[in-house]
Amino acid sequence: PKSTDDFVYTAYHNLTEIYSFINMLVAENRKLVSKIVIGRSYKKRPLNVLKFSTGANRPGIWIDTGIHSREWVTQASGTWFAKKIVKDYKRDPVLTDILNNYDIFLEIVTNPDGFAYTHKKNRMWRKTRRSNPGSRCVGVDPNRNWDAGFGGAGSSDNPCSETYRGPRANSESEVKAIVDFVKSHGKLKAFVSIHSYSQMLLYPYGYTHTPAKDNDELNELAKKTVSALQSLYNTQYRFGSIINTIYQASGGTIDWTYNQGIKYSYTFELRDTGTHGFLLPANQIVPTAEETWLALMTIMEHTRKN
Ligand code: ING
Ligand code: ZN
Repeated sequence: PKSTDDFVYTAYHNLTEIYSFINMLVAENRKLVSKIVIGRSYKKRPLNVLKFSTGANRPGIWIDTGIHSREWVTQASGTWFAKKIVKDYKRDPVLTDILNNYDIFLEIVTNPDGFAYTHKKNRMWRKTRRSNPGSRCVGVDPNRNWDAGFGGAGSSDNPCSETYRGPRANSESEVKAIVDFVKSHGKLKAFVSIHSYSQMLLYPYGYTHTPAKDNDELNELAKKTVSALQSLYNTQYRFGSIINTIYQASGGTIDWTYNQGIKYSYTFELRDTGTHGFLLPANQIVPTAEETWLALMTIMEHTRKN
């Protein structure tokens, strides 16, 4: 494609295609969009973040997709969200109001080494591609590597496990780059980390049964958010804390961001509930992205008003 208008949103794309999409989107929308390289992956690929901004010194909203490489509908949806933001700015009054007060940061390919590997060698690869000293098994689970209950139940110390936590918190450069970004930004107000599959909207905690201090508000907003999502195609989501809704998991992204003071920390598990799982047919990409966008707008609008 020569522009993001003829990019095919109804198909899955590889890393090169998504990186070129990012560059095209920036080139086409210089006033609104820029690309920040927050770090490099284990294999030295750039960790690209799109910044949507209409003014200086704004608080921010973070969205990431693809931290688990095989969850292809998430990177595909992230690409669609990016285009949706540039199309709707100055057209949709709610998004325009959000962007007149907040910057939006979007990391579409949060685990580029894993993503490249899902295209070239193993479609079901989840982890990073770090080589683990002393083991033949490769990779760390980037959603068990954060410094929140790190090493606890719901993570593994076995490098061959799909939930291997890594040698220490933030050992993965893909994780550390976000940690550094969050800390240096200092005023992110919402943090949404997008996975698939299961159709769930989750909030902290995953490592402990102790409810988050904002549990009631997070639950109320989750309820409203899944109802907005359902309004489009009647897709039904469950919602609740990670530990009560999916399973115990320690070292997860949003437990760390929540403990950093980012109140609106959520994780989505997008379509479906297991019929296709990670291999969601491409004809479901756009419907999934559309319904999820309604959910993201609900969270962003609430953030804007609070
Ligand atoms: N599920 C998540 C996982 O990493 C999760 C569930 C979400 C755990 C948020 C911890 C925090 O296991 C998938 N599909 O990856
Ligand atoms: Zn995942």
